[in-house]
Amino acid sequence: MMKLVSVGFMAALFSLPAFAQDYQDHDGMLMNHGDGHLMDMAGGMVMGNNPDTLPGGCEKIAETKEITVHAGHKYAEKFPGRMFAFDTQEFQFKPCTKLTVHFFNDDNIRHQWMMHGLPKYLYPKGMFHLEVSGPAKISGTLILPPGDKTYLVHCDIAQHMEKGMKAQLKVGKGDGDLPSIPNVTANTIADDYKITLTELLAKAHEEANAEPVVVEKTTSTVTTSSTQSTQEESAFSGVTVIGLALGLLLAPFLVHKFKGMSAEEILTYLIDFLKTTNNTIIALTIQLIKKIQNTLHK
Ligand SMILES: [Cu+2]
Repeated sequence: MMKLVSVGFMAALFSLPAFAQDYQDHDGMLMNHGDGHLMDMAGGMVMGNNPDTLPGGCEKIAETKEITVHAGHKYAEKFPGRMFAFDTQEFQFKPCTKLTVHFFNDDNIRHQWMMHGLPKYLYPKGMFHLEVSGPAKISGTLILPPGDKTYLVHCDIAQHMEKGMKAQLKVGKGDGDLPSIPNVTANTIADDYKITLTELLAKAHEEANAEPVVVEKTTSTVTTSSTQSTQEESAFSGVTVIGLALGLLLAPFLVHKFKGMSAEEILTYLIDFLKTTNNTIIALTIQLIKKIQNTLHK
């Protein structure tokens, strides 16, 4: 009898891990890289961590809140056609709330909880960002700005947002809803399961045939204002030549620099670059464009 009890006890002991999901906890291993950028050797990352600096317009911290968010394939099962999701699609907090997010990644791949549109003087690239390869947990803290605004929260890993890992965080009343959030707002591109393949082909064929008409229209409007357009064209070609020359010179540098950046990030970088670059370069370029324009007109 004793033997049977101990066998039962051992079996229960060994089956324990099967019941509880094991998450690797990244909170204790984070190294501070400054600027709210925390990282660990296992690939866990927090960006825009800000537990103490008040955003402009906040006199004090309005509330202190903590949320737990799970990310994974299984949370998308209830949303037809989606592959990934967070367990929560909508968040709402008072302006100037100090918010701690405990992010659990339940999948055996990488996921992010990335919030956009925050003030750039306080959050690098306007982002607060938790990222970890799962199954794992990572936490970070930010202070929400004042005012009513709706912020995009998503996973930026290729196609994860399009496949459903998208949410919105409203500060105050928010300022509207974002599209294509599972169970919250309609898809921008609606799936149509009723259309047959033949109908779909006919529709595609129709659209393909309709396109040349639009092209004809635009070319006819260009030819009517011929004198003006030739002038614009020559000026444009001057700019184009310089653009091409600069592009060719800078291309190898830029390709390296912009590797892995999104279009939005590249644009922000370029604007910042132009702001900080010595204005003489811009002045020289404009002078050069003018000279080329003059020679072209002679
Ligand atoms: Cu993801």
